[in-house]
Amino acid sequence: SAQAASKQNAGYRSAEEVGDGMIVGLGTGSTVFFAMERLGARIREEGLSIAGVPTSYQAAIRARRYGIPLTSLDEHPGLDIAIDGADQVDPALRLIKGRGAAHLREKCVCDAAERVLIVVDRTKMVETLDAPVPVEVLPFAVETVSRRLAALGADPVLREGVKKDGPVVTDNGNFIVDCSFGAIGDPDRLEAEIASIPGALECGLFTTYTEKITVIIGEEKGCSVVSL
Ligand code: DER
Repeated sequence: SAQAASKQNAGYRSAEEVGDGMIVGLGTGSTVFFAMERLGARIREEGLSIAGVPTSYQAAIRARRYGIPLTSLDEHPGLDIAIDGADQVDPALRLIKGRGAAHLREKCVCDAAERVLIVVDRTKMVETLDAPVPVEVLPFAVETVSRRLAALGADPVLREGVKKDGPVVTDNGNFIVDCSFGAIGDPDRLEAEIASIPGALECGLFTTYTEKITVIIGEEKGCSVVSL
């Protein structure tokens, strides 16, 4: 499909930014999948020498499949580059992430990276962030956190499993509460307000990394590259 071609173009293009000796944050989701595929090919064909920090079980499993050596944030608290996806990107390069329930580790990796490449197709680019904001919540406090999120204007919904009865449980053992706020007028402020709720462990708003983000927008043929 045209969208699959766009994702592939974005993912492959991002892999070209990775150089020998780099430690690479490996994001989660279907677009980063193509970046990993290309990195695996460069390792085999060019002898590219890198190591990746996976942001989820999915990322670790895929990295192994593509022969990308794995390391950890403990071994490399500073990363050269991270490659990740997003659900929405606004003109200021602020993001909503978390469709894949991996945004807690993704934000830690994004924070540790010098540069962040966000790989998307055109459908992710919006004027105003208005997608539901996923919040990773400590199960112990899910009711109290949900009430605080509702007080911020959200319609909080506990994310239920599809092939699992009961709530989605993240790779960190927590729940996800999806919060629809409608159009978000001040995403920076909202991210900070959610972060101040005890038990709200991390939300999918990424508003503080705009200076180090480069967005690679896959098109059916080629890509557009956007940074501030
Ligand atoms: O869950 C996440 O944060 C993913 O990066 C998601 O936002 C993008 O996934 P996709 O590339 O499959 O659309």
